[in-house]
Amino acid sequence: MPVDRFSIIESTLREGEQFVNAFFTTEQKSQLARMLDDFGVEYLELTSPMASPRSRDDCAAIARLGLKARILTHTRCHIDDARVAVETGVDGVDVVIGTSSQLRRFSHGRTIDQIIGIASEVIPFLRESGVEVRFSTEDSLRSSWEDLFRVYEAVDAMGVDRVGVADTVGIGSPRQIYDLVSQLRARVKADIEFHGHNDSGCAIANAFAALEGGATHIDTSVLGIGERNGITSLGGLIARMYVTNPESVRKYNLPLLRTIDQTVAEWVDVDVPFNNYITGFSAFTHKAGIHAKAVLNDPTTYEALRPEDFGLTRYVHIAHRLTGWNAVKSRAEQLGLSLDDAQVRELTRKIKALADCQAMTLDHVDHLLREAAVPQAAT
Ligand code: HCA
Ligand code: CU
Repeated sequence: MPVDRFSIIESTLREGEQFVNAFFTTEQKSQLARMLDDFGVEYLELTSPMASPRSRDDCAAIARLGLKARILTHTRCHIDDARVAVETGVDGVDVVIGTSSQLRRFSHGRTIDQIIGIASEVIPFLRESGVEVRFSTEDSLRSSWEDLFRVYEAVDAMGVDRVGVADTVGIGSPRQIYDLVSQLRARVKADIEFHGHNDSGCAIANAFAALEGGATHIDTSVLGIGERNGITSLGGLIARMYVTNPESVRKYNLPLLRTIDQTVAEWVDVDVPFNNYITGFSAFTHKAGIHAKAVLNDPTTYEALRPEDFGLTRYVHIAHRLTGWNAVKSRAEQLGLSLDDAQVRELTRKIKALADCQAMTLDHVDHLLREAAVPQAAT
C-alpha cells in the first residue's frame, strides 16, 4: 500500500482537550484552529457540542471561521447528539461507540446487533443532513474481529465516508494494527481512519502500520496530548512520514511546527519534551567527536531529517569530554578566530581534560579559544 497519501485529522481540540492540563479558552481554540489550518492539516476535530454550552458555541464559531481544513465534531453514536452536531454547522461528524466486551458491559450495555441498530438510525440521518460521516468502534483492539467486521461492513453498506479503528487503551502493536487494517481494507469501500493511544509507546508506529495496511486518515494531537499520556503526536507523525518520503509532507507548512508545539506546551503548562520529534531542544544537537566531524563534513551522515526543512538549525556541542578537534576547529572558525591545527589539537586536549573533572559550558570553551587566539591576533 502506498503510505504517503494520507490526511491528518488534528484532534488537539477534541482528544487534546481531554488532557489533564488542558483548559482552552474560546480565543485559544480559534487561534490554534487557525495555526493548524495554516500548517495545512486537512481536518480539525472538535469536542462534542453536547459536552457543555461553551463547547457547543465554540464548535459553531470555529465552523464559521472559513478555514481550509474541514471541521469535524465528535459525538457518541446517538441520534440526539447527531442532531445537535449537525446544527453547529460543521462539515462532518465523527461518531463513536464501544464494541469491546468491557465497554459493552460497563459503558453503554448494548449488544452488537443493538449497535448496528443505533447506527442505522444515526448514519442515514447524518447523510441526509449533508455532512461527512465517520463511524468508529471505540476500544477496537479489545473487540472480537468478528464483531468488528460485522459492524464495519454494516455501516459501510449504510454509506459512511470513513470507518475508524481506535486503539483506545494503547495496547496494539504495529503488526496487529497492520493485520486488522489490511483485513478491514479488503472488506469496506469507505476510507479508514486510525486513532491510537500511546500507553505502551506505539502510537506513532501504529499509525504508520495502519497506513501500510491501507488506512487513509490518521488522528493526531499537538505533542500527543490527550487522555492519560495521549495519542499519536502531530510532529511525530510528520517525522515518521518525512523519513519515509519527504515529498509526502511538503504539503504542510513545516516551519510552523515549532510555534505550534511551543504554543500548546505553554497553554497546557508543560515543557516541550527534550526528546520531542523535530522540536525537542536536542533534536538536532550532535555531541560525540566522531559524529560532529562527520556532520560538519556532511550533515546527512547523522541526520535523517534536515533541520532547515523545519526552519531549525543544527548545533554541534563541543563543551564536553567526548569532543573532537574538528568540532573545536569549526567553533573557532564560527567565532572568527585564527588558530592553527596544532593549537586546535592542544585546545581540544585541554577541553577534554577539564571536562573530565567538571561540567563545562560553551562560554568557558569560547573563552579558552579566544585566549589562545589573542596573542596570535596581536602579532
Ligand atoms: C473518547 C474515545 C476515543 C475515540 C476515538 C475515535 C478513543 O475519548 O471518546 O473516535 O476514533 O480513544 O477511543 O478517543
Ligand atoms: Cu482517544
